[in-house]
Amino acid sequence: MNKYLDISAEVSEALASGKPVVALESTIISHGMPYPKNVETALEVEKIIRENGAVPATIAIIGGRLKAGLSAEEIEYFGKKGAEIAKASRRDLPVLIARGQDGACTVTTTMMIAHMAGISVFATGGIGGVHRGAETTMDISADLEELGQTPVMVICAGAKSILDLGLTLEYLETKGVPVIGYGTEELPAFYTRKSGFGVDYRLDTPKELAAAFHAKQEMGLKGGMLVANPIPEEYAMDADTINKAIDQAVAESREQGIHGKATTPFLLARVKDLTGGDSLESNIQLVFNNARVAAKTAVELAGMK
Ligand code: PSU
Ligand code: MN
Repeated sequence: MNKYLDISAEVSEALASGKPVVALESTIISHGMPYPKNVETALEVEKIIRENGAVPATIAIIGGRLKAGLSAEEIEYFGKKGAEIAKASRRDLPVLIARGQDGACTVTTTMMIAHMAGISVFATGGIGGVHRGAETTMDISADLEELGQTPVMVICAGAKSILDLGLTLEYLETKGVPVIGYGTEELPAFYTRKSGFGVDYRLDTPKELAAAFHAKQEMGLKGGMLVANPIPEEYAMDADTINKAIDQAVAESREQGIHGKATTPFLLARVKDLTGGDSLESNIQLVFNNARVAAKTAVELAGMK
């Protein structure tokens, strides 16, 4: 086992006995939602995962230790500190760990630590991708590289159109990452169920998701699988409203010269401000929805081992 990794007693016991476990990220807590909604949501997500038969493992870096499985107090700490906690992607790990610092894990580092711990299923809200204008900025999220190399199934609600969704799909194709629509042929765009882009495959049940991942693992193929689960209809937002807010946020980020790791948090925060509280509620509900599918899929996968 990795000498920098601490697995909580509950997660460790579950893994040892082959029980289903679902990984959760901590950037969504520290950087994705305001306090105290972020903490309430993170705790509720864990509850939903338990109700659906799996053990939750929220993933973060605390005092230079990689953690799989946080206590309620640790989740509160990440929520309260918010953006004071460094957003940790792959390139941040060496220095954060050597200095004994805290880090909020993105999709990238959550996949890495989940894999180190032996966890195969991960639920979140949205992933990073190829940014609009990437043909000149080269701003492409490390999340896509991680999906190309680390064997974890990521269940999200698609990607926000703060990104160039077409280029994001092209990049995933190049990296050999299957993009699965859960009950849909179309890539959902996070706040809305539709994007105009098709997925690679439509699968309709947790059992089918588990079977595809299991086959990939048994063949020894590297890399993950991306499952895009559309936001429930009743919480979906009006496409025009959200797209206007996104266009404005992208324009402002260009005017202000925002770049690097600040881009995604800037865009997410601006979209949230421009759409008021509506987008926050939608965001919370789609994460709950992904947690349910992830737990059920982890249960199926545990039965296949
Ligand atoms: N997109 C969202 N919500 C999020 C993120 C992305 O809709 O919370 C977060 C995730 O943690 C994701 C990270 O892994 O931002 C990607 O950041 P970047 O684009 O800098 O790689
Ligand atoms: Mn980036």
